[in-house]
Amino acid sequence: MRGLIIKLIGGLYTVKVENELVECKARGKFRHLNQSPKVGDLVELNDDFIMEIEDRKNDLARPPISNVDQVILVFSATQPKISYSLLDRFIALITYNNINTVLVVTKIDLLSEDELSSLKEELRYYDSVLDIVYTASLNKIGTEDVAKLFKDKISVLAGQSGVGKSTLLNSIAGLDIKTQEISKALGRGKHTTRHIELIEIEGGLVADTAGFSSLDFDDMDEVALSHSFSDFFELSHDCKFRGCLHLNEPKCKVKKLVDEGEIPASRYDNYVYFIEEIRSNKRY
Ligand SMILES: Nc1nc2c(ncn2[C@@H]2O[C@H](COP(=O)(O)OP(=O)(O)OP(=O)(O)O)[C@@H](O)[C@H]2O)c(=O)[nH]1
Ligand SMILES: [Mg+2]
Ligand SMILES: [Zn+2]
Repeated sequence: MRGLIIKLIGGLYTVKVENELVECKARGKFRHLNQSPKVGDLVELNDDFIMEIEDRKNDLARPPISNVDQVILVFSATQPKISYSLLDRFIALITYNNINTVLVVTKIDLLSEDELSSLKEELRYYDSVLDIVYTASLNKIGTEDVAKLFKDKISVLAGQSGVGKSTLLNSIAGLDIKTQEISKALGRGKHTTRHIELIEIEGGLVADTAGFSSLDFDDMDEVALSHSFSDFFELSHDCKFRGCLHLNEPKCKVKKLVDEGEIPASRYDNYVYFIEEIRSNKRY
């Protein structure tokens, strides 16, 4: 029997086989192979044991989930405000993993009309990098557009605690996932949602994760980072030097557009900061 792992709690897997759910354990051999089945894996079952794991299309470590089709980045318009450094970091990491990404901006009901237009203006540059959906979950604004993204895909929701990931899913699917007042979420510094589970919503499978707990550039080198800023990478054809990293090289198209205000300075500064982070990690 072939199935898809949708949940893992305390060594017990829930596998979806056609339309049935089977509870099972992993065979001991995986431990010896230093490999373990994870949520998102397609597996071969024998009775209630997982025998084989099919090759993974991709494989995230934190959150531990495989075969992800898209990451839905959830950032709130306010409470908390958008962190561009976190946004740029997420986009680079996800691009590096060859996964599609969409940005969902939540809580627009908390902004005045003017505030909302200036936020859209601020994010305008990002339209060239990814799709953006503006939502207010409690008023069901934009939530249908998010729902449409789920069909036939494995999606992972990622974003800081308190941005409204669970509230968004509750609103779309009429679920009752536990949510938490923002003040409490920030005070504890912990996510309300912890274990990983794929939930069937709108013909797709969605993981409401606690976000990416580790956001370092682990195995990425600076060239990989420069490719993971896909907007900069495209422009690099117009840089004078092949393989331009847009740092101190002369006649760099990226730096020119930053100077001209076409590329937000914050995005470029974050890029330089990430390069430095990668370089300093390498020293150890
Ligand atoms: N005004 C308004 N409040 C919202 C909206 N979405 C979420 N909230 C509030 O934001 C708070 C946090 O929402 P959660 O859904 O628990 O946030 P989360 O992203 O799931 O947080 P973690 O599970 O901790 O990662 C709750 O008090 C929600 O009611 C929205 O669109 N508008
Ligand atoms: Mg949550
Ligand atoms: Zn350049």
